Amino acid sequence: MTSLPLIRSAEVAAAQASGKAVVALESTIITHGMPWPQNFEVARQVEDDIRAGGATPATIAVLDGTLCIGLEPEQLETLAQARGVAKLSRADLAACMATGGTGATTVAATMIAAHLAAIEVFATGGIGGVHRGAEDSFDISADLMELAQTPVSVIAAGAKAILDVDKTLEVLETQGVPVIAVGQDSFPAFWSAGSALRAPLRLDTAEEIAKAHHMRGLLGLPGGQLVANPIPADDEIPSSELAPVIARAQADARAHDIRGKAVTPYLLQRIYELTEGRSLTANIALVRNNARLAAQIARALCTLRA
Ligand code: PSU
Ligand code: MN
Repeated sequence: MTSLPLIRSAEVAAAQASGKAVVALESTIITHGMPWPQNFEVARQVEDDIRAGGATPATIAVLDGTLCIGLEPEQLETLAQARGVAKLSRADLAACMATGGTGATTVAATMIAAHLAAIEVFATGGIGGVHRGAEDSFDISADLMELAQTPVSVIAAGAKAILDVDKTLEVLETQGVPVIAVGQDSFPAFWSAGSALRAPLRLDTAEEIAKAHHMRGLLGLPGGQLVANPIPADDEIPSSELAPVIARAQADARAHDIRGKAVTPYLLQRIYELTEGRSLTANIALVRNNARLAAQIARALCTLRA
């Protein structure tokens, strides 16, 4: 093996050959973020939302050692049902590929793959961040450092309240990552549209967000942008309702000594159980909302680049 094992789906290859907008999607949200069968239904729905928005979806994963940029429907279904799939971040991508393994890509690994495949816009639900209690655990997601070094704009619904959102914003500021709230001043809090925290930046249109991304490139700045898109009002869960649920999930994680990579998937699953599925309904709505905005940004970027 002398070259990088990377393949594009036929749909992605055709889109890029004709200069069409492409939006990257991660796969950890499928394997570790949502239960079967909703994970598969949502993955397909989000791809369709991007197509309806005039762009081409590229769901990214490692299958048998190959970095796949865009998955065929059968591949997506197999991955969504598989058990024990690795969760790949910057640190484990190469070893997984070198050993012919299969793994789902987190925000960090998806950014790396998207950049290799010349994709500049990526939609997801929420990014990893600084966990509560990080002053003891040192648990800070590699997603934050990836945003500082890989030039991909990530469209997410802000940071979840399972994280220490203040500290997450501080690290992003230190790392020089633009954090842009879309159409509002406050930083979106994933399941809730707003929060008590003001976002560092605000832009109101896909065109402005695309221009800001382009301008960073012209300035020669490394890294991407975090585009924080609030969940639609009809789908939000008030933070007052979630606060006790999150506290309970966190106490359970401590009681079971959950650590490292397992923390985020554990908390998401526990919150899903404790809200009797409501957290998932909101999660689905916000991911789809992010996919629609990402398609607009990718198209605006294509127009700028033309
Ligand atoms: N946030 C979600 N759902 C997810 C994740 C985050 O709402 O599935 C996943 C993403 O793939 C993100 C990863 O990159 O969790 C962060 O994991 P960690 O905190 O271990 O870095
Ligand atoms: Mn972590």
